[in-house]
Amino acid sequence: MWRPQQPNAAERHKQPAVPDAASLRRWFDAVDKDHSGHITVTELQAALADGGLNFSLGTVAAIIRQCDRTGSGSITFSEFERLHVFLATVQDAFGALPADRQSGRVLLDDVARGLSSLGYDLEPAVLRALLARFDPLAAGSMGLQEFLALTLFLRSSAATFKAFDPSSTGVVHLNFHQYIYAAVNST
Ligand SMILES: [Ca+2]
Repeated sequence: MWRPQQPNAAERHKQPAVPDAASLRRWFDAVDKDHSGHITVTELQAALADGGLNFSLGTVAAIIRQCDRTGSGSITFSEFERLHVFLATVQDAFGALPADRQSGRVLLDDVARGLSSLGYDLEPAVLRALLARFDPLAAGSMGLQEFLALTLFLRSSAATFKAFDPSSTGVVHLNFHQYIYAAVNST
């Protein structure tokens, strides 16, 4: 869960997509443990782990790249709203899916519907390969952690594709070097 310092259960249902500046500042300060003004990869990894989301440093760095306008590799307060909105959007999309009551996990068919609601309509064979890649234990279901990694991959891929296709033709031609560049920026 991405809800640092959630006030109380009664307020949870009316959590706005973009909280007020004071709440954002409190959350930022809670994650920025050394009060440097920058949320680093290790600080964000620890904050996500506190919420039960365990990601490798590589995945956390990819989350930061989604929101890091300046390319500094860390998140300043001015970039924090993007980070919050990204995490909250993914979490809300996952929360809208029917989950197993005990495990909180969502079946892959329902994950596919969730991706569609986020705007990703993929060909069936591509979708199967994608879901298999982010369900490495072949459980047939995903938790929020896997769903977030999957969504991150799709967002990164879409951004990298667009960089090679600035006029949105829908097709790119890559040499090997460009392919490696695209692949490494999508994971
Ligand atoms: Ca810091």
